[in-house]
Amino acid sequence: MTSQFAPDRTTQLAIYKQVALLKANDERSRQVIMSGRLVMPYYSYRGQEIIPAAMAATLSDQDYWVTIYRGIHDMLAKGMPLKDLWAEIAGRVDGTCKGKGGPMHLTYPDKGIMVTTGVVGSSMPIANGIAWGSQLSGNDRVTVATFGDGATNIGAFHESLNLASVWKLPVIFLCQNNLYGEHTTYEKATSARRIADRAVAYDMPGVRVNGNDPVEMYAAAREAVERARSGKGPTLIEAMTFRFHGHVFGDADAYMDKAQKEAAIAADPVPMFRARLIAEGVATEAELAAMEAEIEAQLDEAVDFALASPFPDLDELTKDVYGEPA
Ligand SMILES: Cc1ncc(C[n+]2csc(CCOP(=O)(O)OP(=O)(O)O)c2C)c(N)n1
Ligand SMILES: [Mg+2]
Repeated sequence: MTSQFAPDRTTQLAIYKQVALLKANDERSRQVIMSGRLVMPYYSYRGQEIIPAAMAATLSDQDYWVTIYRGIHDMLAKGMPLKDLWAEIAGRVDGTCKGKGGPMHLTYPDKGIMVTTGVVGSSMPIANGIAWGSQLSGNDRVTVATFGDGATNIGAFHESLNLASVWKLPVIFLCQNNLYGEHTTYEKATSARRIADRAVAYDMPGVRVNGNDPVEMYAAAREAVERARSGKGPTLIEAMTFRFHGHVFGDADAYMDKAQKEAAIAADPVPMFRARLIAEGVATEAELAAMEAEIEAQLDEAVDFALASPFPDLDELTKDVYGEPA
């Protein structure tokens, strides 16, 4: 880890603000589903918040991101507006895709959120295509592809890393290793002890970081972004984390190791980050509490807005299927 890229106090506070939003948004999502106000497939990212918040703090609105079904934390961190997001997951016309994407297929190109995919392993080849576009047009935009540990056993992961390395594409492969792929543990399904080591086969840097540590995660992200932006090519980041809930909402998670889960929740990275900011004098308890109350108010507004928005008309069904020829 290179400390030359450590986040300053202002950046740490900005990262915490995102982290607090992501945590509160996950909690609110589960409450709204449990209340019966909204029915949707929901893949909780609770426990993984630090990764996208730190990654996004190193990017601009012009940079691109391709995420997956467990990716609402990525989208919020990259700047998707809360109201538009909630209207989309509720399938309403005010959503980012006019309600036609739903919770697993959101896009928001204004902030570089290009695709959300439910096909395991497919974020990487799509990210390569976007990054190749940036390379051909000569801009310095960087593309991030996020995916899980399970996705690194899919052929597309290996094909994508190879091509990105050969063509020196400005892409960052960001693996969120939460130790489970659906109901299977990482050890049972993955031959490599460290996913980062797989980068060696593709002649690119591979770094394993504690994805629950904002300073470490930010430093790794900065280094990868600088490398991609300056034409040196891709990086594989393996960010270690843990998924606090089952694979999808309603999953009884009996297959998860109880002691491992309890230990991970006891080391919840969000309150730990919060306590550190206070201890180091970056913010006061009152300042953070005010920030969190503001987030709750924004969530109240976003949920009410989404649930009051109408469903799309039937004639929307055949619209937006093909783009206009250039
Ligand atoms: C090509 C493909 N195979 C299988 C599935 C079913 N599936 C959905 S999520 C998932 C687990 C993926 O685990 P991981 O990549 O670790 O991501 P996580 O859900 O842990 O974030 C599987 C097997 C799928 N969606 N796509
Ligand atoms: Mg996983």
